[in-house]
Amino acid sequence: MVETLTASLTTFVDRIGPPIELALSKTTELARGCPDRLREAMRYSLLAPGKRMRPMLALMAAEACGGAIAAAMPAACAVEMIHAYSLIHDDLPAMDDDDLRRGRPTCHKVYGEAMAILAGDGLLSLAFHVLAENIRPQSVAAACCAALAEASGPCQLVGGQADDVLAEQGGANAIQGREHLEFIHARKTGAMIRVSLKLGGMTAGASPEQLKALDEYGRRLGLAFQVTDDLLDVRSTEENMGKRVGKDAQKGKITFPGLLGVDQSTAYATQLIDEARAALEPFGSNVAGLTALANYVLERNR
Ligand code: GRG
Repeated sequence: MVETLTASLTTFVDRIGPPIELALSKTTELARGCPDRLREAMRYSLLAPGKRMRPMLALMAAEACGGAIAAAMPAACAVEMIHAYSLIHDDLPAMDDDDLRRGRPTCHKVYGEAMAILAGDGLLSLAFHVLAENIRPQSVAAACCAALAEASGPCQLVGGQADDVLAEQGGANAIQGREHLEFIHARKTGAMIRVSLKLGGMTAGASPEQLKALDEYGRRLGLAFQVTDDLLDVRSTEENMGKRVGKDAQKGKITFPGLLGVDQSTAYATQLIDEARAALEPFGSNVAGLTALANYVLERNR
């Protein structure tokens, strides 16, 4: 079963993976003015072998809405840049203090803390530059910038991360229960997944109904992704994940398996993925990629 699911995603990865890598590399060549060391640190983290789930979501959403991969590629690059910046900053000693990411030493371990902070800052700004310069028409570029700013901003990604940091300090900010846990993850993990789909749809001229269906799918997929991330932290290996595992338990973090148990968490992820697939029904066709990705999130081992 796992092989079949993975095989159906492989078809997409083989087709859209190389163009994503090429576009990410080209958009970070960067003109004179960017110090070599900074460019190197940005590219070290951005081009490291991640799963590229967010760019794939953007491109698959565009295809589901009848759009072209090329028109959606700047959106795919922008969401991966924000994601890479958030990983660099999350790994810093002041946050999660990690030394391994995507199978390599973390950015600050290689380039030092100051350069890692700046590499994250550089990727954050570059994401909006890439959208503004390359998405056409300009009204769509502006709408994409606004949507990405919201999703990566203080009420979504950054807010979710801040609440996560505060929760770890315990006291009044400690996680109160399932609703609180889901609220943190909806912002920290979910918002970037949803906006990846939204941007892809917008570059394809999606209708409000199509954008709504993508968002219903993304909401479930994002939560399922977090549940499986928590499960993998319990049962996967560092070699598979390319990052440290078992950290949640070590830090006494509240997680889905911690709160619901492994079996119930697995059942919850299955239910969410069923709902995500059902949300794609209004599209009829062109959703093979999004369906394969939903299946992968459930079955993934990294
Ligand atoms: C620093 C503003 C700021 C935010 C950090 C990304 C993040 C928010 C935290 C990382 C910690 C974490 C494990 C989050 C849960 C889910 C998640 C975002 C996992 C990493 O994404 P993957 O698995 O990574 O798609 P790759 O490397 O494959 O791209």
